[in-house]
Amino acid sequence: MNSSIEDSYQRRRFPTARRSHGVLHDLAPLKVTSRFRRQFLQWDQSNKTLSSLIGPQCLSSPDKYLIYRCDMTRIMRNCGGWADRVKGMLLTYVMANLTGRVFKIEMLKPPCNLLRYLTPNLVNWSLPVSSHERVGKGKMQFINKVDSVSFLASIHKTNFTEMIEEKRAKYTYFKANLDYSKGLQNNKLYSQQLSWMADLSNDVILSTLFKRVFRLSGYLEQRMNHFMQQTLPTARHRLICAHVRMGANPSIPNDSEVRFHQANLNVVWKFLSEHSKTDKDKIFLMSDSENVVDLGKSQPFGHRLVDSGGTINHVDKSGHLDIEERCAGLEKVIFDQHVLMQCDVLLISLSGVSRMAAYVRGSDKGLYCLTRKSTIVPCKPKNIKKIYRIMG
Ligand SMILES: Nc1nc2c(ncn2[C@@H]2O[C@H](COP(=O)(O)OP(=O)(O)O)[C@@H](O)[C@H]2O)c(=O)[nH]1
Ligand SMILES: [Mg+2]
Repeated sequence: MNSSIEDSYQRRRFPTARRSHGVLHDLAPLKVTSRFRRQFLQWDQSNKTLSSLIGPQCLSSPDKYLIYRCDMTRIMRNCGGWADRVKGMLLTYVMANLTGRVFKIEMLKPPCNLLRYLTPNLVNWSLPVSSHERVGKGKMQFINKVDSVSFLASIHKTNFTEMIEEKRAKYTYFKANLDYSKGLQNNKLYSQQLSWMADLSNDVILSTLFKRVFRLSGYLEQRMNHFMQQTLPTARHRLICAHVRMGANPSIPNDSEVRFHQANLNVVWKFLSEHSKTDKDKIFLMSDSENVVDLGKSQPFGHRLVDSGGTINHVDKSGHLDIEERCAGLEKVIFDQHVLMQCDVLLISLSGVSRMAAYVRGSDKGLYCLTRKSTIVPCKPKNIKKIYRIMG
């Protein structure tokens, strides 16, 4: 076994050092009663039994790499948004485990240091220095499976070693963006290695992998604590949240499609109004549209809205903006997604961003879906994909 991975695994299991700047030690006693907030603060504790079944990574090829990569080059630049990328990264992690390669993540588009926002949890995916400025020929290969329906459909019978070792490259760069849980579960070649996921629904598989691979960086953890203490100063405060993904709108003009029409926002306002009963119920409205947030502020419950600040843009379609703004956009979507994971009531949209938040939040309680027909229905994490009829 690779010693750095083993070290990091051990360190995470006894995380006193890591926590010295984290949530557990440097805060005034937290007045937390919300199970969602408590669960969030115990990031390493939930799904623990499950997570331990995955075990430390065993590297049969410690000098070979499987690297999730997104960069500015023609071949590697189409990666999808933040949620797409996360799904690709989680599959890369599983594939690295199954093929005994070292797992790394290189996110060079937008050119921001991902480690500033997220850090490795039980798996050391950080790659401070890029092995290759460009992915091309030589001792490397790249495999692009973004939006590949045939790849998704063949996961259940894919021999990943054969697929990756075809060119015997030391470095394999990879990207993908869908939810491959079902195919992995059904892959008989790996039934032993993947036995931990055999009886799980896709939401639990993805949230287990997400918590294993990522946690908020010290910087964002501090920001989160501050935000939560300001927002929920007493045990009686609650957080009522909605994600409204509009699709193409003035904040994200080049998004591919309109997903929700402004004329239908009343259904969201009614929902937020009904679920926020007193001024102790704070409302967190996450949207890809600045306009929606402004409209929310002018509603009767507007004074209950809390804002995390920052700037809205699409992480995969913001090349026209300067780097600082693009990185601020990445920070915002990651931060706000982690707020959603802690809401007492959560309304999600047709979006991988809030879908993943609902998975990690991990409860049917207080979860609602804003459907394609602009209605709002109670939903469960395990049914979300069916409700929206999606592959990711
Ligand atoms: N700040 C912010 N950005 C968002 C929001 N919703 C979507 N985005 C942006 O749009 C991208 C969409 O990501 P993607 O993985 O394609 O998810 P989906 O298209 O919503 O299913 C994200 O990476 C963000 O850059 C939002 O509510 N707030
Ligand atoms: Mg998208």
